[in-house]
Amino acid sequence: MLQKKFISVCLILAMLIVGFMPTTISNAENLGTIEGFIDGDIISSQNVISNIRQGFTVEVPGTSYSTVTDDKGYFKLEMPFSTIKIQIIMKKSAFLERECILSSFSESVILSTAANPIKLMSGDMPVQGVQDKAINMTDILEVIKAFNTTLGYPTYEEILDLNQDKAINMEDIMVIVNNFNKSSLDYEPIVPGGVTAKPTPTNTPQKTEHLSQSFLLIRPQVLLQSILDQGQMW
Ligand SMILES: [Ca+2]
Ligand SMILES: [Ca+2]
Repeated sequence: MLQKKFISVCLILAMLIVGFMPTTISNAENLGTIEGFIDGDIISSQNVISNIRQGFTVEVPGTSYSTVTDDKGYFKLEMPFSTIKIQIIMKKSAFLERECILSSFSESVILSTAANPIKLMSGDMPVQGVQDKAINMTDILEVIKAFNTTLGYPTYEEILDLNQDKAINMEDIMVIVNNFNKSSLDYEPIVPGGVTAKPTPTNTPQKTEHLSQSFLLIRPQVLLQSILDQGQMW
């Protein structure tokens, strides 16, 4: 009786081992890589470029596949091949989130190169921890809260110092102004292979163009008034 039980247990164990082995090998064979480089669109001094390039999160929503860029902006995501489309999200605090859609993932892919990185627009500030995937007056007002402060000042916040020159001033406001009225939907599709389609005027929605022009017309007055409104803070 005991011998029969022992044989049964051995058989079950053998079946489990045999059953698992092909799966494990199959998974290892089916892993591919998605790699590339990401950079911010901020023009800043050479010594803070690595700060800007590092810390972009690259993730596939709904899965545990996620990685972060190093100080060169490089990322490498390893995940199983897939025949269905894959959404890849790239994000970082104070930058406008960007997505890349792969129609399928049947072989490893290089999305961008060091010479031609994927650029994320800066200026989508976290407001109470939330970025709304749009760059507008709310983001300017967020920076103005710490306007005219420098590193060491009680209200200075590093996240609001967009060009990372240890001072929050009009240069940081202008970073946002340059991307004003942009949303995550305004990014051009990412073409794997290090080439990002360049924006063309004909692709720009009429509404966005109109609002951008309106903003540029009223910008000095709006900014001046906003700064004056916040004057009591500094
Ligand atoms: Ca925003
Ligand atoms: Ca600054």
